[in-house]
Amino acid sequence: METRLQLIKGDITTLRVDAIVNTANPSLLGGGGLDGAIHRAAGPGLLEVCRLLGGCKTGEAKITRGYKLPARFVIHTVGPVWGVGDRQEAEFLASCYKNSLAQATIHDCKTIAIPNISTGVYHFPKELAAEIAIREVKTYLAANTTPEKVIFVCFDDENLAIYQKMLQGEIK
Ligand code: AR6
Repeated sequence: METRLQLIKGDITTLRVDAIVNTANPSLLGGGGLDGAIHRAAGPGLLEVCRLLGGCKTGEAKITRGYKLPARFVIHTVGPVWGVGDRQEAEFLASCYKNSLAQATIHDCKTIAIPNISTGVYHFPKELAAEIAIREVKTYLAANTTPEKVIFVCFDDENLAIYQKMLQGEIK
């Protein structure tokens, strides 16, 4: 199972994989951070189709094509904003990973690249977010044959160091 996990540092918009995950907001109409980078790289076709999706609730995930991206699909998920007071942030973040992976399975994506959801503008604590991400991905892979490979993509050094420590001995 362990060889199905990979960890890299880099820009997720450049990856030629079956699906990348976008850290969107409930409107699904673009934003800053990674969301902005994905929309810029995908071109206007992505926004056009996102307008038809009717938004997305926190913890859920919706899929589109990748348009000009090297990735075939974009799975848009909405992470929780840390500290808004509902105390369900951890459950919502776990749902983001589960529902994104389920979309990958439904669309027969063999490789999926996932960023550090909610750890930017949404301020989810990075250690806790990584714990949840790794736990959910491992649980999902143990129960499903597709996707075959999950690539954790870290953009900042702090997240990379956290993932390296938590995945020590388990990644190739
Ligand atoms: N490739 C991989 N990871 C990236 C990239 C990239 N090109 N760019 C940033 N990251 P954020 P959130 C990392 O703020 O916290 C948007 O405005 C970044 O280092 O993009 O889920 C949406 O519209 C961080 O670790 O997403 C929402 O309103 C992680 O991606 C809101 O931000 C997430 O950072 C979502 O906030």
